[in-house]
Parts: sequence; structure tokens; C-alpha cells
Amino acid sequence: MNKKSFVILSMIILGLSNAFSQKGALRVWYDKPAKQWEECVPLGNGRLGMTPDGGVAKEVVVLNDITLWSGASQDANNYEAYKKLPEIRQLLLAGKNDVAQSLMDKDFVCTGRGSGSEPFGCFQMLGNLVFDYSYNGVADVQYKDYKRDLLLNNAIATTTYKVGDVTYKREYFTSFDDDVCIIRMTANKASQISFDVTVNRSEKSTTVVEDNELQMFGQLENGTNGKGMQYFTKVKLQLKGGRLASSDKSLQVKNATEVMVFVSTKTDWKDAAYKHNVQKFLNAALKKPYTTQRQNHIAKFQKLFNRVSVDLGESKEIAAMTTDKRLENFSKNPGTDNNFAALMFQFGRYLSISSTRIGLLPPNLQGLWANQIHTPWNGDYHLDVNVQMNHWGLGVGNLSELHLPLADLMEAMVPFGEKTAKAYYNADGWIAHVITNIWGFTEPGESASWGITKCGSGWMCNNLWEHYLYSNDKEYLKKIYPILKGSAQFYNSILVKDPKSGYMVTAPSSSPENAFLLPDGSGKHASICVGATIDNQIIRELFDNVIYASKLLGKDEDFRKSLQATLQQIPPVGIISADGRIQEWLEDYKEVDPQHRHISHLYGIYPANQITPLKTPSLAEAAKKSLEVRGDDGPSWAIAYKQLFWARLYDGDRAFKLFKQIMRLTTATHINYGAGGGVYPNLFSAGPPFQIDGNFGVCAGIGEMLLQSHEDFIHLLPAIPAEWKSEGEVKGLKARGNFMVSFKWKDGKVTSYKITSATPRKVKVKVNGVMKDVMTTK
Ligand code: FUC
Repeated sequence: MNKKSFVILSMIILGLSNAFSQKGALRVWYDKPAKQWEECVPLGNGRLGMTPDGGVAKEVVVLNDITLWSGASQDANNYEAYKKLPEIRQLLLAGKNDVAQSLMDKDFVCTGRGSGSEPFGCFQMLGNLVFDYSYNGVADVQYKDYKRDLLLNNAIATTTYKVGDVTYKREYFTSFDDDVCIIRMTANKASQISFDVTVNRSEKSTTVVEDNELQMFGQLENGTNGKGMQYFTKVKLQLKGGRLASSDKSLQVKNATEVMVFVSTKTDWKDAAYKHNVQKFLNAALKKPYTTQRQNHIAKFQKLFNRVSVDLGESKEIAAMTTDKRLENFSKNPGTDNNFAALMFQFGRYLSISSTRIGLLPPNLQGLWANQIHTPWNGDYHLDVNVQMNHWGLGVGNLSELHLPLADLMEAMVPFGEKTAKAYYNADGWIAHVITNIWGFTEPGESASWGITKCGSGWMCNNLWEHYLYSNDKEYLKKIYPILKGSAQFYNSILVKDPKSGYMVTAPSSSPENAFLLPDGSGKHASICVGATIDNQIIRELFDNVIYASKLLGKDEDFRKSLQATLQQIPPVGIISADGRIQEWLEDYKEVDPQHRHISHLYGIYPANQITPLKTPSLAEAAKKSLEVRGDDGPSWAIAYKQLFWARLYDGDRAFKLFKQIMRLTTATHINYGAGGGVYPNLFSAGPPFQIDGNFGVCAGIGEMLLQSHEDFIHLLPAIPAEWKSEGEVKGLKARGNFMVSFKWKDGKVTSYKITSATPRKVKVKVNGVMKDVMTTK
């Protein structure tokens, strides 16, 4: 069969359309109420979040709004800092990295209180919606046939149980239609629903009742005068049957047959009319019949979710297992449940759709779900892997436009980052270091060891570029070009010549959060260095992209030439150490902790495409050695990153081993920096504590095992493990170049495939080890 007829035949076999339904249940479920928050199923519509615990006598539903932050914009730049650069560089040259670091701790960090409190601020939970149910006055109510679940393909959670012969049902969703939280409570017999409900928050809040409606409002700390962000929440009930009464802080329902609970809430972030809008959203929702609201919600959610389906073969005997049991079973017998990986891939896509929205904010360290006022690491945006990883599954998962909130965040950071560039480096362009918030923080953190890492802004540029690669959208490229150019201007103007190596390098620099032993044998250690490998890789990648974009957009010829000249002078993408690994630093230092969680010097493998087994085989081998020494454990995000590296190194079995490593059930919530990452019963990834990057990393990792497109061809099944070989099918994945890819396989061999694009184009596709020229169809 010739190539053309093979493709046509494949199309016929696959019979594909644009929206796909998933084979196998995309469901997480439990047979008990949640005992801890990390057992609750997450609902979200990109702004609002809801995590109901499904309690029978008492139920707590944690409420979230992605925009709810304490803190405020500030200027924490030390405008004298750049004057210290010559001294710092001198000390680095003299091998006194530890002394340079002490000096930087004094004069080269942010001013003020840093990330420890306001005005940096913190992403915070909104509040608790608390129900006290009563069952005809019976104390210590007995119940049976309990189930609570979440369907990933309609974004609706359900709780059902029986008390006596009455079946109770609650349906919950954060509506993609009217932008309110909705809970519908029903019972199969009349007049059986009775409860008290209130809404509260442990600080900065007042709850009142007005006209049989709960209201909660407050103002968060801003770090100067207490007049930070304001929020306003309304809870409104609609009853069929029964009576509604109220006291000063709660509403009481007696003997209703059906109750609709509406929560409408807003903050004043970019919205002076927030109170008005709370009412507006509520009015719209109150007017709509439940079935219409529900249908609209599902339709809007599925527009994104149904683009992709993944089937990885057989999952035996799992139908009767609750998700926590299924996790335990998977750890023991991974071969019996291939579609658990498909579920985790789709869970990542579900979490993306639920935790970010065009026009709002990117997912933070916890997406948009938090049950605390003081969230771990402020629930902020960490820029030395975490926020980037939150976007890694979007391309292959056919959700690339969800990069746009990150582009908006960055655009708003640029004016702040320009001040920081001047203050610390007397440089052009803009920079962001390791942490940011919704207020545009770009200064170094409060401690030099981790806080002066300066690859944050350049690394985020990679995410913006990826969306261009996946979409081919030139208008988008025009919009992001100034952000990328400003970042390249910064790096281009700070590089200095390292007299030892002769390369142009960043100085001072650091490899994210890692430290090395000084080579003088003193046992002293430091983090500050010259030209950390990740800086060199990011600069190379960013300059390449800006050069490409400036040509495409017909702009900035002189600047382009200057970047081209610099590229000749920076260190190569990888230098191999005496023991055969990729060096993390320009000098062959030894790490203080050889199994450190960060693996930043392999940036060139992923997310960049600088090191590949085909293009740079010896660097790829050295990278494997680096990974062996780092080991396979760590917080969940680190394990997911290693899954991605091994997928890019075409080792599907090793990537699968790391996937299994992440799927360890845990309920621990302490702050962990070392080994021990896993997942909670609700499948949220656990550092611990809950941190959503691991979920997105796993999603991206599974995607990379099935499909790669970072070298100039589409590669089907580049890294599948033995477990997935027998058969499988994916529909609707995306490849760079704006191609949609669907294929089936059996015994590890692709048996049919279809590649579509808006207009038919030629593309190289590697199928079963053979490179082919394929003409796409529409
Ligand atoms: C980085 C990581 C930590 C944690 C924090 C939020 O600092 O090193 O493990 O993920 O971000």
C-alpha cells in the first residue's frame, strides 16, 4: 500500500470527528465522606473552586476564587544593588562564592519583608460553606449505600446515600455558564430535606443574613493600611416544598423536597463593580431552570474537554474499586489497570480547564484550590519550574489556548521587571527572579541562595513560545513578541566575559535552589556561581526564538544581529563532567545534595529541545547518567519532571517507573523537600503538601510517552512502556505546527493514524521507526 492510500484507509478506519468521547469511565469515586480535604473532589470553572467533603450529618464545602489574594503592588527593589556587581563578580572570580553570597544576602535581595508576609501576599481560601443536616431529629444518623464521585467528562460531582428508605442526592458544579457555584439537593420522598447552612472564614470576614440570603464580605491585609483586596459572597437558596427561615448568621431549611444552593462571589480584583456583579451573576442563575444551567455548563466544559480521548488498553476488575483502592491496586499490580494512566492524563486536562480561564489568572501552586488562609509558599507563582510545569500538558492535550492567562500575567509583570532590571543589573529589558504574585513581584527573593536565580522570566518565555508552536498563530506571536524581546534584551545586556572559560555568562548566577561544595576542599558550600547551565540553555533558546520571530515579523534587524553575535559566545548547551554527567554549573562542582529535587541543567532536554538522542547523542547519554545519580524519588513535581526526561530519552519503561512512583497513595501534608512525593486519595499530587504541578507534569509526561513533536517531525509512540503495548488508541492530541493527531496501535506497532490540519500540508511523521512524508487532511 502506498503512503497516501494508507493515510486515507486510516481515516476510514478511525472515522474521526472533532469531538471524542472517552472509552472507559472517567470517574473518581469513593464510598465514604472525605475525612481530610485532600480526599474531596475538586470542582472549578477557571475562577471559582469548590471541594465538597460529602458529609452526611455535617458537610463542609470549601470555596475558592482564583483572584483572592492578600498583599498589594509594591516596590521592593534595592536601587543601589547594581553598584555591588563588580565586587560580587570579583569574589566569584577569586573562588570566594560563599563570601559573594553573604554580600548578596545583604545588598542583592529584595527590600522589605520578602515572601514572608504582605505586601507580597498570599493566595487564600475564600471560605467554608457549612451544612448541618438533620434527619427528622435523629441524632447520630445511620446511613448506607454511600457514594460520592466526580465525572471528569461533565465536571459534576455527586453524593448519594440512604437514610432509612430515603435516598438523598446532591449534585455540585461550578457553572461554566452563569459563573456561580451550584448544589442541587434532592430526596426521593417529599419533605425530607432539613438543614442549617452558614458561610464563614477564619479571618477578615463578616457573615450576615439579609432577606433570607447569606452574605459574607471582608477586606484582606495589604501590608500597609489593611485596605487590601475586598470580596463579597452571597448564598441563596431556592426550595421546593418546606420552609425557609433564618437567624443572624445562618439559614434554616425545614422539610423541603428539593433545594437549590447558589453561591455567587467576586473580589474587587480588576472589578470595581464586584458587588453588583455578584448580584448580576446570581440573578441570571436564579432565572434559569436547573436542567438548562446544567446542560449549558456541560456543553461549555466539554467544548474543551472532549477534544481528546485516550485508551491505553485493559483495566481489569477495577469497576468495583473506589479510587483510593484503585490507587493501592495500581501500586501493587500496575499491569492490571492500564487506563489509570489515561485517567491521570485526562485528570490533568480536567484540572487545567477547571483552574484557569482566558482573561483571568494562570493556575497557581494549588491551581485554584486551597483550604487554608496561609497556603504553603503563599500559593504563589514559583518561576523556577512550578508555574512552567503547570502549563506543560496543554500543548499535547489540545488545550494550548490556556497559555493565554500566563501571557497576561507576564505582560503585566514587564513594567515591574524593567525596574528590577535597572535596580540590580543596570540592564535593559525586564527580569523576574524566582517568585511572583498577582501584584507583579519581580525582585529577587529575600535569601540569595534561592532568591537571585534569574531564569524565571526566560523560562516563562518558553511557555509562551510553546503556544505559538502549537497554534501557529501569528497574531498571538505579535502580542507576545515585546515580552520575549524584553526578556532577551535583559539577558543580552547582563552577560559578561568569564576570563577562565572565555564564554559570555551570567554573573552572579545560580542553579535553582541547589548548592555546591567549593572546590578548595574547605567543605564550605555556596549557591552563587557564574553561568549556571540552565541560564545558558534558556538564553540560547530564548535568543533563537526571538531571532526567528523578529525575522518572521520583519522587525529589529540590528537587535537580531546582536543576539546572533552573542549566541556565538555563550557556553554550549551542555558540558560533560569528569564523571560523565551534564554539568549543572560551568565549573565541575560537586553538589551538596547529589539527589537534589531540582534538575535544572536538563532543561535542554525538556521543555527545550536542545539535547535529544538523535541530535546530541553523547549529551543524551550524559543526561542519563545525571538522572541516575539524581535518583527516581523527590516531591511529586520532581518525579514528574524525571518522567518527562526519560520519555524524551525514549525510555518508556523508565518513564512508566516514574509514573508508578508518583502514584503512591499518601495522606501526608507536611512540607517535604526530599523523597516521598505521591498522590492523595482525590488524585491531587502531593509534594507533600498538595501542589498541582505534579498533576500537570504527569499529564505532560504521559503525553510525551505517546506523542512527541519537538524535533521537526511528529513521532508516534516514542516512549511507551511494555504495559501499554498490547493495544491502545488516542484521538485528538496536538502536535507542534497545529496538527491534530489520532492513532491506534497493537503489539507496540501503530496500525492506523490520521493527521489533520486547517489546510492540507506536508509533515514528517515517524511511525514504527520509519520516517514518512505525510500529506495531512482537513
Ligand atoms: C520550589 C521547590 C519546592 C516547592 C516550591 C513551591 O521551591 O523546590 O519543592 O515545590 O517550589
